[in-house]
Amino acid sequence: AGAVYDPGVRAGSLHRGAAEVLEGNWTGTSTVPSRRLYPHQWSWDSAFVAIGLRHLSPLRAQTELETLLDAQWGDGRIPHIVFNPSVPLEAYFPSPDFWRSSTAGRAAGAPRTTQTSGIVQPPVHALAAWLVHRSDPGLSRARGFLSRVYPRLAAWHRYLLHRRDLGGGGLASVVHPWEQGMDNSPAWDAPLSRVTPAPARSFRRADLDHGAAEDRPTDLDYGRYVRLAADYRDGGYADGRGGFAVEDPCFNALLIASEHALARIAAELGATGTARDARAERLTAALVERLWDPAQEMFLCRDVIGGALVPERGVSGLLPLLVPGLPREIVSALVRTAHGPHFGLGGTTRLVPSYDLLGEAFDPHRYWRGPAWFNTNWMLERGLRLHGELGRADALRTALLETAGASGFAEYVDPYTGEPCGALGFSWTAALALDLLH
Ligand code: 9WN
Repeated sequence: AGAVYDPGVRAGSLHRGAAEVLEGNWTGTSTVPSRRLYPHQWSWDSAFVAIGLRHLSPLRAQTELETLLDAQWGDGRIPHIVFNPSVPLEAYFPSPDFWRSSTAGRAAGAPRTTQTSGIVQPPVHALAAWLVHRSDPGLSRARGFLSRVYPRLAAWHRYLLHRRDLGGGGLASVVHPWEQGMDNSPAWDAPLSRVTPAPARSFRRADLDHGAAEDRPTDLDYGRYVRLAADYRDGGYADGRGGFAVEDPCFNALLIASEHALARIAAELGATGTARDARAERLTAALVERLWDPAQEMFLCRDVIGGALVPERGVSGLLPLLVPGLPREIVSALVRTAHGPHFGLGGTTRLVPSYDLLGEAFDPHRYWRGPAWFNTNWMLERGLRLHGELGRADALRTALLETAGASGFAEYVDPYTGEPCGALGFSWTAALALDLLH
């Protein structure tokens, strides 16, 4: 692995530690994000896990993605949670009896026996499938891995591009903060304020049994999450204008990166990927046209119902750096913003925070309102490297590896000190550290 994270002894024990986390969280067919806090399969977690797992076992990495895809709905959506039937209902909220996927989701083609949620998460899957294939093309071909996953991934993207273009400008919208994956980001505060919270006594938060209340979203946020999800369910999970619709930069950037990956997969299967690459380029143009803010030098979220950009700087707005065809001046601006006073890379912070250090809502410990997460840092590292910012990418890789190991593979950390927050032994932290070691 050449220049990667030295000295070798520390790299060796980091590798061992990360492998142990993934071993401990493996259920036999997929990986839980955390044994206690998140005891089921999560969609984007599994994609990140597969990206790391491919260095330990390409077969398990393929299985991880195939298990998730087995729970895909007939309309193409990949649910954000696939429930493990042997885990007690009380272990996680909202549980299968809240989502009622097999009945409420029938018109949308939810699986009959497997229980899932009815919302989605960011489309990292095609990118993950391509990277998993590349780690062992012989095994992948022998098992027909790509030919089995390709039609499912294509249906997934079709769902997002057709059913979820709620803004009409060519981008996919999320209809719930859990879909975007950064649950209580300050970018949601204004669009969420229109939603009437469900009464606090109408549900019981299992997350507070395992996570510190001051590190987790508030009860008021939860009331709104519950209302939005219940309304979506009660409408049979049909897509249209509900109470919340946002175009998010990270979600759409991952869709673009995954479209490019699908083009590579199509080519590997002997088809032509040019139509997909062309679509990825159109999506890139729509991303820039609809979400780029030249004054803030970053991408912002668009509130589709209110109709305006949300003036909050979240890490999501830096992550389109992942997109290959981004205009050069936008790349330079994003690199400046990540390394400037709002995100502090190379200066005050160790890892990129989830939210603006100078923002009014900044809190270094509260979930997606400031702490640094390892998946966002991995995406940023990849984007820096892709655009030739090798010195900065190397620095971020070293910081990520050091912090992952020192924090016990924490779910997230204080962006200044690296102090661990949330669950320890968190799967994507271990998986993405492993990926950067290779
Ligand atoms: C709701 C599993 C998931 C991640 C999300 C993260 C958190 C769930 C929760 O955990 O969300 O989906 O209960 O807080 O915000 O990104 O996929 O790790």
